[in-house]
Amino acid sequence: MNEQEIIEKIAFNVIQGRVTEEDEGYDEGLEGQPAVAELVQMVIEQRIDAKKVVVNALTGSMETVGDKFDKGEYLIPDMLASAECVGAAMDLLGPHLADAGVQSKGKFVLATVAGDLHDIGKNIVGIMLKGAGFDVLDLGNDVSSERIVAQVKDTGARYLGLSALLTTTMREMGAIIKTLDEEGMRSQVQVLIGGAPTSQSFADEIGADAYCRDAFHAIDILKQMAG
Ligand code: B1M
Repeated sequence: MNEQEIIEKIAFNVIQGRVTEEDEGYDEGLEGQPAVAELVQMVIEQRIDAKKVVVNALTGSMETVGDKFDKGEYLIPDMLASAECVGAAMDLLGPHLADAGVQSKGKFVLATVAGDLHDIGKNIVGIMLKGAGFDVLDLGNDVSSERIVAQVKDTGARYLGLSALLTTTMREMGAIIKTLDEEGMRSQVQVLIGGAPTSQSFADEIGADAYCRDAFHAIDILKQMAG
């Protein structure tokens, strides 16, 4: 299989929710064919650029899953099966995205805000940041504003990354920035936000330092911030 075929097959299998070759898939009858774990292993063996897999296979396919959910074709368990595929792929790809031995570029606290369970994008961002040399403290998902602010305070982090995927939870980001301000910590930390419903105008509205379209954009912004 060549690079293009492997990438296309990973995307297909994420949409099918197939982690290993034993899984039958959403359309059923696919057992026995290589699935995400086996295909990502081929990526590693063939030294295919792991970033291409993240952008072209994982991120794009989750958008398709979202569209199918929107249309009522997929239910929550189907979304979860696809999410599990991305998690399995990132577990295998993580070490190949990270640049071992890079000197720390600063402490980075990362979290998905309160009420929000979506963590796939945040996890990708965390892996990319570690790869770029940041000392990442990933607090997980559904993290309270109080805990986020306390961790920024305790660690003296220079950067805070917030993720939200729901229009109902993105408002938490503004509340966190307001609390940082009230506690006199706002100038200590650069706040970067991301997640599908967020935008540059939303970042401006809540007083965030930057809006990140994706994980690679976050790295570019951090390079600019570092001067
Ligand atoms: Co949910 N969900 N979901 N979901 N889900 C969405 C977000 C939705 C758009 C689907 C849809 O209707 N089309 C919709 C939101 C609608 C809205 O708010 N307007 C939705 C809904 C409605 C829900 C529930 C309410 C469904 C229900 O229960 N009725 C429920 C809410 C649960 C909760 O959070 N309280 C729910 C649940 C779930 C699952 C648990 C089943 C699962 C999440 C599993 C998990 O994350 N572990 C899930 C999934 C998988 C999705 C979709 C399909 C995929 C999200 C994803 O992982 N994308 C999503 C549809 C979609 O987005 N198209 C959807 C791939 C990921 C790589 O992209 O997260 O955008 P993303 O991250 C990118 C960038 O945004 C950026 O970089 C990342 C990597 O490049 N980025 C950052 C993100 N965070 C950043 C932080 C940074 C920097 C960059 O800081 C520095």
